[in-house]
Amino acid sequence: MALIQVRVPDIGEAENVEVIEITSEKGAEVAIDDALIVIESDKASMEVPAPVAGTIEVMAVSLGDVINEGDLIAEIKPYQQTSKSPDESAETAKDNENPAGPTVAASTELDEGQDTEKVVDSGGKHEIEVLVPDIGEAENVSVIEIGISAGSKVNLDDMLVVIESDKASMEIPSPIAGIVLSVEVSLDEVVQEGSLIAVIETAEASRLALEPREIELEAKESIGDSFIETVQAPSITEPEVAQNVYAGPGVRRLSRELGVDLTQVKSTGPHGRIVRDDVKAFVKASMVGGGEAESASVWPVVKVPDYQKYGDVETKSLNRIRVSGAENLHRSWVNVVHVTQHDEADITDLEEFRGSLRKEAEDRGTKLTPLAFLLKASAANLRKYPRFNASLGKDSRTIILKKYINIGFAVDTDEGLVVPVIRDIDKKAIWALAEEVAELSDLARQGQLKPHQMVGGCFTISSLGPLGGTGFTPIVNAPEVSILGVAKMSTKPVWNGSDFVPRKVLPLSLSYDHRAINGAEGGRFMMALIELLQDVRRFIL
Ligand code: CAO
Repeated sequence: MALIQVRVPDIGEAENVEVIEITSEKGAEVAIDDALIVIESDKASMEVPAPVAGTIEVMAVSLGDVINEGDLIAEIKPYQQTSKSPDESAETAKDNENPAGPTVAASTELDEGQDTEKVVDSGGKHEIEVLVPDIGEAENVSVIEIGISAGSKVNLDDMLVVIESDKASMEIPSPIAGIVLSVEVSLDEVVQEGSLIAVIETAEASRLALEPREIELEAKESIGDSFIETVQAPSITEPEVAQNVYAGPGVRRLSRELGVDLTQVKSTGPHGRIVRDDVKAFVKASMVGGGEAESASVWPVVKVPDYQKYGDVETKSLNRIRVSGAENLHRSWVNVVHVTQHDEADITDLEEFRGSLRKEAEDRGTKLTPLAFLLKASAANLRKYPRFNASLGKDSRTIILKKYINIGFAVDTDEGLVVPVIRDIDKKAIWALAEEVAELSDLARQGQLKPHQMVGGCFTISSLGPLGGTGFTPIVNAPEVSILGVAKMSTKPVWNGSDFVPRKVLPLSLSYDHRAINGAEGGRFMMALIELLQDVRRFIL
């Protein structure tokens, strides 16, 4: 049985990187994606994961070694291996000669528990069973679209089926070009990780073990937390540093499986890195009494009477976006200590300026609404008042100040409310923001926002705009700590010291989490925002 050689993959322009951690040793059994070693250049550290499940026969590097792209790291004896066609063997030999190429030096079948395809050799052609990949913690996942039928010809990445959870829809692309032999799912069928989707006949099976792939989800996220999963075949993975946690994907997966919050785990690895043993130690400590059972909250339940008694009714199902949106809003409502402040900005000058740009906007093929100015002014304010550009840490004992300024804006769609996020607003011009608002709103209304377009927000604007109202209490989009509600601009008589003059007045409602922000800070934030909106010249300061 051929050993799988794992080599240092493409590490960009980095040279002479140091092995700072050896996470698996000779004789150890590894699952796919388990970290083998961690390497560190002067710019970043990276985890090199096992591309297959198996036993480590050779560990070719030691702690402190300085290595380069193509150097041998380890040899793994895989648990299972498919027979290879002559073509594949030739390809394998070629790959072996090219250390800068794929990091896996032999074609293998991946660990059965974790792969998303199985390969069966049938005389030069191969039958690929395409399975539902890791879908994270998603529940109630069903097939909502089937793009193939038996006999269809598919190319690499052609859509096979679309599955949908209560938070997102995921397109499953073909991992390979070939002919569909059978489709094993039907519309509305509930599926789970590992469910067989289709069998594809191909002559290209060796690609499966050698090339990294990504499956991107097309999420239809509503306000609140997000559903993102990327399914990747083996490739180098930079350890994530989200939530100030330094841990690699293998450790993160283990923590997800065990339901462990990594922010609570004490790290013992180099540079504060959380290793597998840290997660296990945390679980052990919890089991022997260190962990606190989550106290079940007791909410009075609203009784549902038999409405039929009083007249005709019709019961309709809410779609998934509305259901998950309702859950997220409820979660925010019961967890955030809400305060809302209302005020008005005189935007007569801004409106005049905006009006003067109407022709230019048309020439640019975009629409310049007050929202672009509100985004820009909010970004300047978030920079000035960092507590608004923050989230509370666990148990509200820390505040996490974000150095980037990403703002989400609520979009009303037929399917429900979605919140695309515009990144680095402080670095973008008003025109660019107007274009991004238009583009993201269009995608939102077509249900085509991608997961990465709905995450990473620091603050949200909910602009009801022309839909009316003189003010409302927007619900903070937790774990953010503040949100700006914008109601309908109207012309009002305003006293200028000697006369009442007609001015265009925009009602603003700022809600914030009182645990993170106090009332005086809220007042200062609102006043500064109004100052900016009242004098557009300040935008350039
Ligand atoms: N008062 C009066 N008019 C306003 C306004 C305001 N506060 N804000 C925008 N307008 C005007 C715009 O200028 C535009 O008119 P012109 O074409 O003459 O300039 C018109 O109203 C329509 O604007 P729009 O809605 O197409 O564009 P927008 O950039 O203002 O807003 C978006 C984009 C996506 C935020 C909006 O379309 C939307 O979906 N809003 C609803 C958000 C929502 O539901 N919030 C509640 C969430 S809490 O349940």
